[in-house]
Amino acid sequence: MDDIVDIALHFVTTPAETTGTGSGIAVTPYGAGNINDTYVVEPAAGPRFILQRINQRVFPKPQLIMINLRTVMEHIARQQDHTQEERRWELPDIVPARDGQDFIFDANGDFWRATSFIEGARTWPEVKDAQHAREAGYALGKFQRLISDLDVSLLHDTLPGFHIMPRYLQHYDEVLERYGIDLNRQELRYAADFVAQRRAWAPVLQEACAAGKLRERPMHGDPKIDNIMIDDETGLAVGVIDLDTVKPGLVQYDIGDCLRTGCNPLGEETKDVDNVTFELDLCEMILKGYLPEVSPFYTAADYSYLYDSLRVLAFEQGLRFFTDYLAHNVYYKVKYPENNLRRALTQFHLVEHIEAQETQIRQMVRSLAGA
Ligand code: GN1
Ligand code: MG
Repeated sequence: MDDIVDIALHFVTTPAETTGTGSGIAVTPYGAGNINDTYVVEPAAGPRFILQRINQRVFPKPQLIMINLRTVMEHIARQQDHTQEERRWELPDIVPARDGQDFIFDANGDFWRATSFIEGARTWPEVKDAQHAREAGYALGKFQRLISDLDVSLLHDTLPGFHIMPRYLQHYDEVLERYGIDLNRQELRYAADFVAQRRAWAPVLQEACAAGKLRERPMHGDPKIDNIMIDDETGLAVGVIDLDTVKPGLVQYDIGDCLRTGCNPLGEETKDVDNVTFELDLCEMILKGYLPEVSPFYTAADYSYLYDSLRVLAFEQGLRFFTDYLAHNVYYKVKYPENNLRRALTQFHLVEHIEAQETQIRQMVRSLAGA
Protein backbone atom coordinates (compact mmCIF):
# COMPACT_ATOMS: atom_id res chain seq x y z
CA MET A 1 0.00 0.00 0.00
CA ASP A 2 1.14 3.54 -0.72
CA ASP A 3 1.61 5.73 2.32
CA ILE A 4 -1.80 6.67 3.64
CA VAL A 5 -0.97 10.38 3.56
CA ASP A 6 -0.12 10.10 -0.14
CA ILE A 7 -3.47 8.45 -0.74
CA ALA A 8 -5.29 11.17 1.21
CA LEU A 9 -3.50 13.90 -0.75
CA HIS A 10 -5.18 12.67 -3.93
CA PHE A 11 -8.45 13.96 -2.50
CA VAL A 12 -7.20 17.31 -1.15
CA THR A 13 -7.48 20.34 -3.38
CA THR A 14 -6.40 23.20 -1.13
CA PRO A 15 -3.16 24.83 -2.40
CA ALA A 16 -1.05 24.19 0.72
CA GLU A 17 -1.33 20.47 0.23
CA THR A 18 -1.15 20.08 -3.49
CA THR A 19 2.61 20.40 -3.27
CA GLY A 20 2.43 16.79 -2.16
CA THR A 21 4.47 17.17 1.01
CA GLY A 22 1.57 16.25 3.23
CA SER A 23 2.64 18.69 5.91
CA GLY A 24 -0.20 19.57 8.23
CA ILE A 25 -2.49 16.76 7.13
CA ALA A 26 -3.73 14.22 9.70
CA VAL A 27 -5.12 10.80 8.74
CA THR A 28 -6.64 8.74 11.56
CA PRO A 29 -8.48 5.35 11.59
CA TYR A 30 -12.18 5.89 12.14
CA GLY A 31 -15.39 3.98 12.86
CA ALA A 32 -16.11 0.30 13.44
CA GLY A 33 -16.94 -1.14 10.02
CA ASN A 34 -16.69 -4.91 9.60
CA ILE A 35 -15.49 -4.83 5.99
CA ASN A 36 -13.88 -1.65 4.63
CA ASP A 37 -11.01 0.36 6.17
CA THR A 38 -12.09 3.85 7.18
CA TYR A 39 -10.07 6.97 8.04
CA VAL A 40 -10.83 10.59 8.78
CA VAL A 41 -8.62 13.05 6.93
CA GLU A 42 -8.02 16.51 8.41
CA PRO A 43 -6.27 18.72 5.86
CA ALA A 44 -4.39 21.81 6.99
CA ALA A 45 -7.10 23.86 5.32
CA GLY A 46 -10.60 22.98 4.20
CA PRO A 47 -13.13 20.58 5.65
CA ARG A 48 -12.22 17.16 7.00
CA PHE A 49 -13.51 14.15 5.08
CA ILE A 50 -13.84 10.37 5.24
CA LEU A 51 -11.39 8.22 3.28
CA GLN A 52 -12.12 4.52 2.71
CA ARG A 53 -10.40 1.57 1.17
CA ILE A 54 -13.13 -0.66 -0.24
CA ASN A 55 -12.65 -4.36 0.41
CA GLN A 56 -12.48 -5.86 -3.08
CA ARG A 57 -12.96 -9.41 -1.82
CA VAL A 58 -16.46 -8.32 -0.81
CA PHE A 59 -17.12 -5.75 -3.55
CA PRO A 60 -15.53 -7.15 -6.72
CA LYS A 61 -16.44 -4.07 -8.82
CA PRO A 62 -16.08 -1.10 -6.48
CA GLN A 63 -16.46 1.40 -9.33
CA LEU A 64 -20.12 0.39 -9.46
CA ILE A 65 -20.56 1.57 -5.89
CA MET A 66 -19.52 5.06 -6.91
CA ILE A 67 -21.71 5.06 -10.03
CA ASN A 68 -24.71 4.06 -7.88
CA LEU A 69 -23.82 6.69 -5.30
CA ARG A 70 -23.81 9.43 -7.94
CA THR A 71 -27.14 8.22 -9.33
CA VAL A 72 -28.70 8.21 -5.87
CA MET A 73 -27.29 11.55 -4.73
CA GLU A 74 -28.42 13.29 -7.91
CA HIS A 75 -31.88 11.78 -7.60
CA ILE A 76 -32.22 12.88 -3.99
CA ALA A 77 -30.89 16.37 -4.75
CA ARG A 78 -33.61 16.78 -7.41
CA GLN A 79 -36.24 15.67 -4.92
CA GLN A 80 -35.08 17.98 -2.20
CA ASP A 81 -35.23 20.97 -4.53
CA HIS A 82 -38.99 20.65 -4.29
CA THR A 83 -39.31 20.32 -0.55
CA GLN A 84 -38.98 22.95 2.15
CA GLU A 85 -37.80 20.90 5.08
CA GLU A 86 -37.13 22.39 8.46
CA ARG A 87 -35.22 19.38 9.68
CA ARG A 88 -31.56 18.90 8.99
CA TRP A 89 -30.94 16.11 6.48
CA GLU A 90 -27.46 15.28 5.18
CA LEU A 91 -26.02 12.27 3.40
CA PRO A 92 -22.34 11.53 2.80
CA ASP A 93 -21.54 13.09 -0.57
CA ILE A 94 -18.70 12.13 -2.92
CA VAL A 95 -15.42 14.02 -2.54
CA PRO A 96 -13.79 13.60 -5.97
CA ALA A 97 -10.08 13.02 -6.39
CA ARG A 98 -7.89 15.80 -7.81
CA ASP A 99 -8.04 14.24 -11.26
CA GLY A 100 -11.83 14.61 -11.19
CA GLN A 101 -12.53 10.88 -10.77
CA ASP A 102 -14.71 9.57 -7.95
CA PHE A 103 -12.02 7.13 -6.76
CA ILE A 104 -8.38 6.15 -7.16
CA PHE A 105 -6.55 2.86 -7.44
CA ASP A 106 -3.19 2.86 -5.65
CA ALA A 107 -0.04 1.09 -6.84
CA ASN A 108 -1.20 -2.16 -5.21
CA GLY A 109 -4.56 -2.07 -6.93
CA ASP A 110 -6.36 -1.00 -3.73
CA PHE A 111 -9.50 1.05 -4.35
CA TRP A 112 -9.93 4.32 -2.41
CA ARG A 113 -12.73 6.85 -2.29
CA ALA A 114 -13.63 9.84 -0.16
CA THR A 115 -16.93 11.19 1.14
CA SER A 116 -17.91 14.28 3.10
CA PHE A 117 -17.73 14.29 6.91
CA ILE A 118 -21.08 15.06 8.49
CA GLU A 119 -20.28 17.48 11.31
CA GLY A 120 -22.05 17.75 14.65
CA ALA A 121 -23.53 14.26 14.47
CA ARG A 122 -22.50 10.69 15.16
CA THR A 123 -23.61 7.08 14.98
CA TRP A 124 -24.14 4.78 17.97
CA PRO A 125 -23.29 1.06 18.03
CA GLU A 126 -26.30 0.27 20.22
CA VAL A 127 -29.72 1.79 20.62
CA LYS A 128 -29.78 4.30 23.49
CA ASP A 129 -33.44 4.96 24.17
CA ALA A 130 -36.91 5.30 22.66
CA GLN A 131 -36.17 8.56 20.87
CA HIS A 132 -33.08 7.07 19.25
CA ALA A 133 -35.17 4.12 18.04
CA ARG A 134 -37.86 6.37 16.62
CA GLU A 135 -35.28 8.51 14.84
CA ALA A 136 -33.63 5.43 13.32
CA GLY A 137 -36.99 4.34 11.93
CA TYR A 138 -37.67 7.84 10.63
CA ALA A 139 -34.28 8.12 8.91
CA LEU A 140 -34.61 4.75 7.19
CA GLY A 141 -38.19 5.50 6.13
CA LYS A 142 -37.27 8.91 4.79
CA PHE A 143 -34.29 7.52 2.88
CA GLN A 144 -36.43 4.75 1.37
CA ARG A 145 -39.08 7.32 0.41
CA LEU A 146 -36.51 9.59 -1.26
CA ILE A 147 -35.25 6.72 -3.43
CA SER A 148 -38.62 5.02 -3.88
CA ASP A 149 -39.26 6.68 -7.25
CA LEU A 150 -35.76 6.11 -8.58
CA ASP A 151 -35.93 3.68 -11.51
CA VAL A 152 -34.41 0.53 -10.02
CA SER A 153 -32.95 -0.51 -13.38
CA LEU A 154 -30.58 2.48 -13.14
CA LEU A 155 -28.80 0.88 -10.18
CA HIS A 156 -26.02 -1.68 -10.57
CA ASP A 157 -25.82 -4.83 -8.48
CA THR A 158 -22.73 -3.98 -6.41
CA LEU A 159 -22.93 -7.16 -4.36
CA PRO A 160 -24.54 -10.14 -6.10
CA GLY A 161 -26.21 -12.52 -3.66
CA PHE A 162 -26.51 -9.93 -0.86
CA HIS A 163 -29.41 -10.90 1.48
CA ILE A 164 -30.29 -13.88 -0.75
CA MET A 165 -30.99 -16.67 1.74
CA PRO A 166 -30.68 -19.67 -0.60
CA ARG A 167 -27.17 -18.48 -1.47
CA TYR A 168 -26.16 -18.09 2.17
CA LEU A 169 -27.50 -21.56 2.97
CA GLN A 170 -25.63 -23.08 0.05
CA HIS A 171 -22.44 -21.35 1.15
CA TYR A 172 -22.98 -22.62 4.72
CA ASP A 173 -23.31 -26.18 3.41
CA GLU A 174 -20.10 -25.81 1.40
CA VAL A 175 -18.22 -24.45 4.41
CA LEU A 176 -19.50 -27.27 6.64
CA GLU A 177 -18.39 -29.79 4.05
CA ARG A 178 -14.97 -28.22 3.70
CA TYR A 179 -14.08 -27.37 7.30
CA GLY A 180 -16.34 -29.64 9.35
CA ILE A 181 -17.78 -28.81 12.78
CA ASP A 182 -17.23 -30.20 16.28
CA LEU A 183 -20.75 -31.19 17.28
CA ASN A 184 -19.56 -32.28 20.72
CA ARG A 185 -19.17 -28.63 21.51
CA GLN A 186 -22.53 -27.60 22.89
CA GLU A 187 -22.61 -24.08 21.37
CA LEU A 188 -21.76 -25.39 17.92
CA ARG A 189 -24.41 -28.08 18.11
CA TYR A 190 -26.97 -25.49 19.22
CA ALA A 191 -26.09 -23.26 16.25
CA ALA A 192 -26.11 -26.11 13.72
CA ASP A 193 -29.49 -27.35 15.00
CA PHE A 194 -30.79 -23.80 14.95
CA VAL A 195 -29.99 -23.45 11.26
CA ALA A 196 -31.34 -26.92 10.42
CA GLN A 197 -34.70 -26.14 12.05
CA ARG A 198 -35.22 -22.91 10.09
CA ARG A 199 -33.62 -23.46 6.71
CA ALA A 200 -36.81 -24.53 4.94
CA TRP A 201 -38.60 -21.37 6.03
CA ALA A 202 -35.70 -18.92 5.61
CA PRO A 203 -36.07 -18.14 1.84
CA VAL A 204 -39.56 -16.75 2.53
CA LEU A 205 -38.77 -13.28 1.12
CA GLN A 206 -37.18 -14.61 -2.08
CA GLU A 207 -40.18 -16.91 -2.55
CA ALA A 208 -42.56 -13.99 -2.11
CA CYS A 209 -40.54 -12.11 -4.70
CA ALA A 210 -40.63 -15.02 -7.16
CA ALA A 211 -44.39 -15.28 -6.65
CA GLY A 212 -44.79 -11.59 -7.53
CA LYS A 213 -45.95 -10.57 -4.03
CA LEU A 214 -42.87 -8.45 -3.37
CA ARG A 215 -40.72 -6.71 -5.95
CA GLU A 216 -37.21 -5.34 -6.18
CA ARG A 217 -36.83 -1.62 -5.50
CA PRO A 218 -33.94 0.63 -4.56
CA MET A 219 -32.84 -0.17 -1.01
CA HIS A 220 -30.15 0.94 1.43
CA GLY A 221 -29.00 -2.62 2.15
CA ASP A 222 -27.29 -2.00 5.52
CA PRO A 223 -29.36 0.37 7.69
CA LYS A 224 -28.23 -1.03 11.04
CA ILE A 225 -28.49 1.34 14.00
CA ASP A 226 -24.77 2.03 13.66
CA ASN A 227 -25.38 3.56 10.23
CA ILE A 228 -27.89 6.18 11.41
CA MET A 229 -26.42 9.64 12.06
CA ILE A 230 -27.83 11.41 15.12
CA ASP A 231 -27.39 15.15 15.69
CA ASP A 232 -25.25 15.77 18.79
CA GLU A 233 -27.45 18.58 20.06
CA THR A 234 -31.00 17.77 19.11
CA GLY A 235 -30.84 13.96 19.22
CA LEU A 236 -32.69 13.94 15.89
CA ALA A 237 -31.60 11.78 12.96
CA VAL A 238 -29.57 13.64 10.37
CA GLY A 239 -29.44 10.89 7.74
CA VAL A 240 -28.10 7.45 6.95
CA ILE A 241 -24.50 6.64 6.06
CA ASP A 242 -22.72 3.67 4.43
CA LEU A 243 -24.44 3.83 1.05
CA ASP A 244 -22.26 1.11 -0.55
CA THR A 245 -25.08 -1.40 -0.71
CA VAL A 246 -27.70 0.93 -2.16
CA LYS A 247 -28.79 -1.26 -5.05
CA PRO A 248 -31.80 -3.24 -6.26
CA GLY A 249 -33.28 -5.26 -3.40
CA LEU A 250 -36.28 -5.54 -1.11
CA VAL A 251 -37.29 -2.79 1.29
CA GLN A 252 -37.97 -5.74 3.62
CA TYR A 253 -34.23 -6.31 4.02
CA ASP A 254 -33.87 -2.74 5.22
CA ILE A 255 -36.60 -2.61 7.81
CA GLY A 256 -35.65 -6.09 9.04
CA ASP A 257 -32.06 -4.96 9.52
CA CYS A 258 -33.07 -1.72 11.25
CA LEU A 259 -35.36 -3.59 13.66
CA ARG A 260 -32.92 -6.41 14.45
CA THR A 261 -30.24 -3.89 15.46
CA GLY A 262 -32.46 -1.13 16.87
CA CYS A 263 -34.43 -3.37 19.26
CA ASN A 264 -31.44 -5.22 20.74
CA PRO A 265 -30.03 -2.92 23.46
CA LEU A 266 -27.01 -5.15 24.14
CA GLY A 267 -25.97 -4.82 20.52
CA GLU A 268 -24.30 -7.03 17.96
CA GLU A 269 -20.92 -7.20 19.72
CA THR A 270 -22.06 -8.21 23.22
CA LYS A 271 -20.47 -11.16 25.01
CA ASP A 272 -23.51 -11.41 27.29
CA VAL A 273 -25.22 -13.60 24.73
CA ASP A 274 -27.72 -15.22 27.11
CA ASN A 275 -29.28 -11.88 27.99
CA VAL A 276 -29.88 -10.66 24.45
CA THR A 277 -33.47 -9.44 24.00
CA PHE A 278 -35.76 -8.05 21.34
CA GLU A 279 -37.54 -5.09 22.96
CA LEU A 280 -41.13 -4.55 21.87
CA ASP A 281 -41.27 -0.94 23.04
CA LEU A 282 -38.27 -0.07 20.86
CA CYS A 283 -39.88 -1.95 17.96
CA GLU A 284 -42.97 0.20 18.37
CA MET A 285 -40.86 3.37 18.34
CA ILE A 286 -38.95 2.35 15.21
CA LEU A 287 -42.19 1.55 13.41
CA LYS A 288 -43.74 4.84 14.58
CA GLY A 289 -40.85 6.68 13.00
CA TYR A 290 -40.71 4.48 9.89
CA LEU A 291 -44.26 3.73 8.79
CA PRO A 292 -45.52 7.32 8.22
CA GLU A 293 -42.55 7.89 5.89
CA VAL A 294 -43.10 4.78 3.79
CA SER A 295 -46.92 4.75 3.71
CA PRO A 296 -47.00 6.62 0.33
CA PHE A 297 -45.40 3.67 -1.45
CA TYR A 298 -45.95 0.68 0.86
CA THR A 299 -48.23 -2.07 -0.44
CA ALA A 300 -50.48 -4.38 1.60
CA ALA A 301 -47.93 -7.17 1.04
CA ASP A 302 -45.13 -4.95 2.35
CA TYR A 303 -46.98 -4.65 5.67
CA SER A 304 -47.83 -8.32 5.80
CA TYR A 305 -44.17 -9.37 5.41
CA LEU A 306 -42.85 -7.07 8.13
CA TYR A 307 -42.70 -9.75 10.81
CA ASP A 308 -40.95 -12.20 8.46
CA SER A 309 -38.51 -9.47 7.40
CA LEU A 310 -37.41 -8.97 10.96
CA ARG A 311 -37.12 -12.67 11.73
CA VAL A 312 -35.29 -13.43 8.47
CA LEU A 313 -32.78 -10.59 8.80
CA ALA A 314 -31.79 -11.63 12.34
CA PHE A 315 -31.50 -15.26 11.21
CA GLU A 316 -29.57 -14.29 8.05
CA GLN A 317 -27.08 -12.25 10.04
CA GLY A 318 -26.58 -15.09 12.54
CA LEU A 319 -26.06 -17.56 9.70
CA ARG A 320 -23.53 -15.29 7.98
CA PHE A 321 -21.55 -14.81 11.20
CA PHE A 322 -21.69 -18.53 12.00
CA THR A 323 -20.56 -19.50 8.50
CA ASP A 324 -17.68 -17.05 8.70
CA TYR A 325 -16.65 -18.49 12.08
CA LEU A 326 -16.59 -21.99 10.56
CA ALA A 327 -14.62 -20.67 7.56
CA HIS A 328 -11.98 -19.16 9.89
CA ASN A 329 -13.06 -15.49 9.64
CA VAL A 330 -12.50 -14.59 6.02
CA TYR A 331 -15.35 -12.08 5.51
CA TYR A 332 -15.87 -10.05 8.70
CA LYS A 333 -13.08 -8.42 10.66
CA VAL A 334 -12.76 -10.00 14.10
CA LYS A 335 -11.39 -8.61 17.37
CA TYR A 336 -10.83 -12.03 18.98
CA PRO A 337 -10.94 -15.61 17.61
CA GLU A 338 -14.49 -16.45 18.76
CA ASN A 339 -15.93 -13.05 17.80
CA ASN A 340 -17.97 -14.39 14.89
CA LEU A 341 -19.35 -17.27 16.98
CA ARG A 342 -20.47 -14.85 19.73
CA ARG A 343 -22.03 -12.61 17.11
CA ALA A 344 -23.87 -15.58 15.60
CA LEU A 345 -25.20 -16.78 18.97
CA THR A 346 -26.34 -13.22 19.74
CA GLN A 347 -28.40 -13.15 16.54
CA PHE A 348 -29.82 -16.63 17.15
CA HIS A 349 -30.93 -15.68 20.68
CA LEU A 350 -32.48 -12.57 19.19
CA VAL A 351 -34.38 -14.74 16.69
CA GLU A 352 -35.70 -16.89 19.54
CA HIS A 353 -37.01 -13.84 21.39
CA ILE A 354 -38.54 -12.48 18.18
CA GLU A 355 -40.29 -15.81 17.59
CA ALA A 356 -41.59 -15.88 21.18
CA GLN A 357 -43.24 -12.47 20.56
CA GLU A 358 -44.62 -13.15 17.08
CA THR A 359 -48.25 -12.54 18.01
CA GLN A 360 -47.50 -9.19 19.66
CA ILE A 361 -45.27 -8.03 16.79
CA ARG A 362 -47.84 -8.93 14.13
CA GLN A 363 -50.55 -7.19 16.17
CA MET A 364 -48.36 -4.11 16.60
CA VAL A 365 -47.76 -3.86 12.84
CA ARG A 366 -51.48 -4.20 12.13
CA SER A 367 -52.47 -1.50 14.57
CA LEU A 368 -49.72 0.94 13.52
CA ALA A 369 -50.52 0.35 9.85
CA GLY A 370 -54.11 1.31 10.64
CA ALA A 371 -55.46 -2.05 9.48
C1 GN1 B 1 -21.26 -5.50 7.40
O1 GN1 B 1 -19.08 -3.29 7.14
P1 GN1 B 1 -20.34 -3.01 7.82
O2 GN1 B 1 -20.17 -3.12 9.30
O3 GN1 B 1 -20.97 -1.73 7.40
C2 GN1 B 1 -22.15 -6.16 6.34
C3 GN1 B 1 -23.63 -6.05 6.71
C4 GN1 B 1 -23.87 -6.58 8.09
C5 GN1 B 1 -22.94 -5.88 9.08
C6 GN1 B 1 -23.09 -6.45 10.45
C7 GN1 B 1 -21.41 -5.58 2.71
O4 GN1 B 1 -21.46 -4.12 7.37
O5 GN1 B 1 -24.41 -6.79 5.79
O6 GN1 B 1 -25.19 -6.38 8.46
O7 GN1 B 1 -21.56 -6.01 8.68
N1 GN1 B 1 -21.93 -5.57 5.04
C8 GN1 B 1 -21.68 -6.32 3.96
O8 GN1 B 1 -22.59 -5.57 11.39
O9 GN1 B 1 -21.63 -7.55 4.00
MG1 MG C 1 -21.91 -1.62 5.56
